[in-house]
Amino acid sequence: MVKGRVINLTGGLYTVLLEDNTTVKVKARGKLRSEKKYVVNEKSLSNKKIPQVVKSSPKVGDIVYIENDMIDHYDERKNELIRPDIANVDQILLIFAAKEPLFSFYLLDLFILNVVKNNIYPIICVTKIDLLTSDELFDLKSKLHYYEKLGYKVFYTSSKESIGINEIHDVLRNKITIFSGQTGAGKSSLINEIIPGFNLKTQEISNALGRGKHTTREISLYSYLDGLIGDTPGFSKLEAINIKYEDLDKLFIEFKDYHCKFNDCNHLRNSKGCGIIEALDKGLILESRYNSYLRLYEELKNKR
Ligand SMILES: Nc1nc2c(ncn2[C@@H]2O[C@H](COP(=O)(O)OP(=O)(O)OP(=O)(O)O)[C@@H](O)[C@H]2O)c(=O)[nH]1
Ligand SMILES: [Mg+2]
Ligand SMILES: [Zn+2]
Repeated sequence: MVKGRVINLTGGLYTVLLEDNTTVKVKARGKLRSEKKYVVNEKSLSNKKIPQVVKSSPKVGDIVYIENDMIDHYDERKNELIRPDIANVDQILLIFAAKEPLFSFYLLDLFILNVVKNNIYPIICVTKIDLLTSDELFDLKSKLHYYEKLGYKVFYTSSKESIGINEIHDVLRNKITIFSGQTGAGKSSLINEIIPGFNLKTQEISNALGRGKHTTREISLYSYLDGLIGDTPGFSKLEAINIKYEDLDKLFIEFKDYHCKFNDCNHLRNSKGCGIIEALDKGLILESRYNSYLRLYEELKNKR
């Protein structure tokens, strides 16, 4: 039995990186397609395990065992994302363009939420800073300082002008890092800058953003600095996946610092005596951050 890690999956064919640094392309055994498993119920934030029939074919990131040219089984996953569909991730680099596509604090908060929910560490990377004037960049940096205070690292890069690339290197060492973000944000361009000699396909973003024009079509992991870098297809739409609106406030990690004294408070604008609203009024919570909370709260509540 040979052990390796899935670094690409295309049309049912797995590329597996073996321990001797060679790769093989194999299929998975039929029995891996669906089986009864004990999984953590994603809908609740508790860690209660419930039996559920799940599609359990291996995915990118899995540690797999190959026998007779077939993947026989794989190790239990440390974590698992749905979008992008990948397992065993150490950290996620959230790639947001400073411009083109337009920077959105709502999208940033939504994305952070989906990552934090999976207990994965978010790192924010603002790309294409060459497209901003120095005033615009200063303004963006001062707003994003809020996120640094929350403990999330923020990087500023330009692949076009090779700015901020060295700082990213230190973050990648020895880790499995996924590059994720909106289509056209510059994920593949950034990887091309980071890994010497790389030439992943990149493409001008069209005005058709939102109609699903993705340049990168599948997830691939690339070896670099004793770790792996994952390029992923961008998304054009993102939803809060499997979050109950009652649990939303726990995922806005700073809210717990402002001790809302009511147990069942939803921290809506008209909540009298609410600690979150008080903090907001004092300017301790970023206005756009609270607005993201409110918008998501309504969306999740209406979805029920
Ligand atoms: N001005 C400027 N343009 C950039 C920069 N990085 C990327 N671009 C451009 O942005 C466009 C999209 O870049 P990609 O790297 O293909 O974006 P992506 O995030 O991989 O897109 P998908 O694969 O569709 O998810 C291309 O036209 C790039 O040349 C940058 O730092 N500055
Ligand atoms: Mg790409
Ligand atoms: Zn409250």
